Amino acid sequence: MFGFSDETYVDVASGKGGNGCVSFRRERCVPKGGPDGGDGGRGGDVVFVVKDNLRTLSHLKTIRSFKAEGGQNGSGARCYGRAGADIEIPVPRGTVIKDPDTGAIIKDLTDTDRFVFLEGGRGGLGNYHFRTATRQTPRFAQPGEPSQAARVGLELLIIADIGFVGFPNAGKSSLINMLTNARSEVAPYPFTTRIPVLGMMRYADQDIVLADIPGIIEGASEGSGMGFKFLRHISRTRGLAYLVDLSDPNCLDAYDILHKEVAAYSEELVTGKQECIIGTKLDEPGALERFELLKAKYADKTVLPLSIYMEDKLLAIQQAFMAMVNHKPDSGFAKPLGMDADFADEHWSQT
Ligand SMILES: Nc1nc2c(ncn2[C@@H]2O[C@H](COP(=O)(O)OP(=O)(O)OP(=O)(O)O)[C@@H](O)[C@H]2O)c(=O)[nH]1
Ligand SMILES: [Mg+2]
Repeated sequence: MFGFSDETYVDVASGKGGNGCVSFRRERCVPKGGPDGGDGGRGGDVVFVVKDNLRTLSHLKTIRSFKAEGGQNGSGARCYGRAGADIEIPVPRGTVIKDPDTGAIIKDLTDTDRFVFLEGGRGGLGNYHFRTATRQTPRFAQPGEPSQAARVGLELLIIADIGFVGFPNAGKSSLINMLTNARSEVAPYPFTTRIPVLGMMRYADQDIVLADIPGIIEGASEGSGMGFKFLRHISRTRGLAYLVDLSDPNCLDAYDILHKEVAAYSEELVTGKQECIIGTKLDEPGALERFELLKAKYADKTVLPLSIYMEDKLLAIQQAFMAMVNHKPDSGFAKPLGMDADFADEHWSQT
């Protein structure tokens, strides 16, 4: 999508098994020594290995073909053939292996470090194995199993911690530029950002990844605007930050509309995710009043103000992001027994 380098394909082949050997023992003083053909070695596997130092699939755009070594054939004197070496394909964490034709997911490598995709062929048995009392000179052996080849699609879902959701022009790119090393294009017209941009934010010795994505508009789920295919990039984030432009008189409805569009893409994006709402462009006329209304409307949520001209607002936003990322879903919130309710509300919070 839009030339974003997160999808590719590779051609892989496992190693062929080595053939079993037909051989008979021939030694001085041992006439007709019987069959002694050894087994072929097994072929190498095709293995995907997750490397945490990789962030993209670009290294797989130049080398696309990966073939494991074949097993060697067996030989006389019951010698086994050597097994073929496996081929390892390095991929970044979060890569998903797919069927290139149907798009069906074969394996998700998010929680796996190693995945054997194709096993090498087994080596064939040498003729030693086929000797019987009535067939003392088996002149045949088993061939090794053939190699298997396949084309596989690879897709990398960006793994960001916090994703920005907002209408076009809401100020998403401005925020990622202020908080991180990213340089996302900022311009006073909609759809400036056309591909997702990631940035690393450092706060109190912890690095978290923020994702700026293109703006979404009402009806995106039906394909309006740029659609919302790119929402898949934020499907694995810990939390979403909804950016609401306070200079827009209709900004009080923005969160509901965005939330509905995001839910239409995937329920997973709205259930069980941490959320906060950021009112942007606080410096604009009327923005302060709208911010107060927004805060009152979503009293049960974290609602924070922002303006690119007020750097003092950034700290609260950074802290909210850290709280979202460090939130433990199963840690259960229990006030210590006997704590006075008012005291608890004041001093005991979930974060
Ligand atoms: N006055 C004011 N203008 C802002 C503020 N934040 C952003 N802008 C302006 O709003 C416009 C849009 O900002 P962007 O950061 O590009 O918005 P975006 O949400 O990334 O927009 P798209 O990528 O098009 O979806 C730019 O002209 C910014 O200069 C703010 O706090 N105050
Ligand atoms: Mg932008």
